[in-house]
Amino acid sequence: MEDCIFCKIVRGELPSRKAYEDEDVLVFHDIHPIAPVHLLLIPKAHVASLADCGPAHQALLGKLLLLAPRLAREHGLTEGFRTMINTGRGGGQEIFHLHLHVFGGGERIPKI
Ligand code: DGP
Repeated sequence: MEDCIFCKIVRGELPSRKAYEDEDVLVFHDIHPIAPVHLLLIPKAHVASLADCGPAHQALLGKLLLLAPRLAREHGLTEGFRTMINTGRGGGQEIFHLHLHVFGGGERIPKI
């Protein structure tokens, strides 16, 4: 996707603080963190949102979810962390390239 910010990050056209990369997935620090550690886990291939995923994305979604505890651990979130996927405008999604937020650390995150 030409104009997608996260696709530009994947292509190296925009800078990011990378935390992990493999052939399918890129992980980088959120530019507006809401906790001391705030990572974004994204597929390298563009898919707009969770609502745009289908059976073909099953392995990718599993990979993203299983990476979350590993990266949280590697970033010192030994007490736990929160995961979040905003989906669609009604779900608060601002960047329409699927991403899994993983954040935590510092003060206890308020219960939702
Ligand atoms: P969401 O509301 O779920 O679509 O969250 C999008 C997140 O992406 C938001 O927390 C801020 C982050 N973000 C937006 N633009 C950039 C960027 O250019 N670089 C990085 N690292 N994060 C970004």
